[in-house]
Amino acid sequence: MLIIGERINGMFNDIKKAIQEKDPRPVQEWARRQEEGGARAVDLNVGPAVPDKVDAMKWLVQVAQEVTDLPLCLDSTNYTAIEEGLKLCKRPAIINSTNAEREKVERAFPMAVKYGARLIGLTMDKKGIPKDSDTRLAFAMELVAAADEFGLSMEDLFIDPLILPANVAQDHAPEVLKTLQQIKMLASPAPKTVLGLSNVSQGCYDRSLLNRTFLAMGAACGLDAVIADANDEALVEVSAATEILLNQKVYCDSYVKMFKTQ
Ligand code: THG
Repeated sequence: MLIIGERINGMFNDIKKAIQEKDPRPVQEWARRQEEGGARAVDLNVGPAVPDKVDAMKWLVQVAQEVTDLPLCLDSTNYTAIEEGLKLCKRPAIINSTNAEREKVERAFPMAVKYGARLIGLTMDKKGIPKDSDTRLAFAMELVAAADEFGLSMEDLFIDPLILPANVAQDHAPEVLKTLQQIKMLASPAPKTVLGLSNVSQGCYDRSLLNRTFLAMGAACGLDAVIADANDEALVEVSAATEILLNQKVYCDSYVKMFKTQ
């Protein structure tokens, strides 16, 4: 399971403040901490409260790269911000994200190919997130077709069936699991899958329990990556255990340590 650290996001007050004051320390501390925790990519999201998203994304890319060699996952709805960020990335990045709207697809897929980036595609359009797995899967099929059309290799496409908080949209969780299973049948080789895992527990009690339980359930359905709290030790341990129990990594007694250091 690829863990993409979620913490460098302007929705957190320390990061918002760091962006506003151009103080690199909180960003760099979280980049390091997430890598130590087990993250193997780092999400960068300037958040809602920043007026100049292009400038903020460029700054996040630069300061993060000073302390980590991990791939950066540029998380924005502003494609100018993403492209300006990509220009500064020293290593192949991840574009987060496009949805299945044609206008977005036509911008995001060629950009991924041009910059050698992986791309996250959301199973939604401008009407929002569908409730049932069949509609999610139809959007996933459109994203797979777009990868063929624009020449993005299937292994570089991550499809995100979009999980919502269990306290307000409980009926979505099993639909997301069903979608994960079916995405793997859309193409050969299959596209990869990803979730913004912490969404499932927003506003809920025992967040870590819900997050790691859904991680294990998702893993069994073919989930390849999560944008998640890489400093939740129990969650990282479950990620390591799923790789053993799905026979993705060879068992050794120190499998948790291996997961965190490999
Ligand atoms: N899919 C994709 N990208 C995404 C998401 C997704 N990016 C953003 C988000 N969803 C994933 N990242 C987070 C980061 C933090 C939280 C949830 C998802 C979170 N934040 C606390 C909260 O809202 O309670 C903030 C607490 C605080 O302010 O301190 O839970 O689904 N492709």
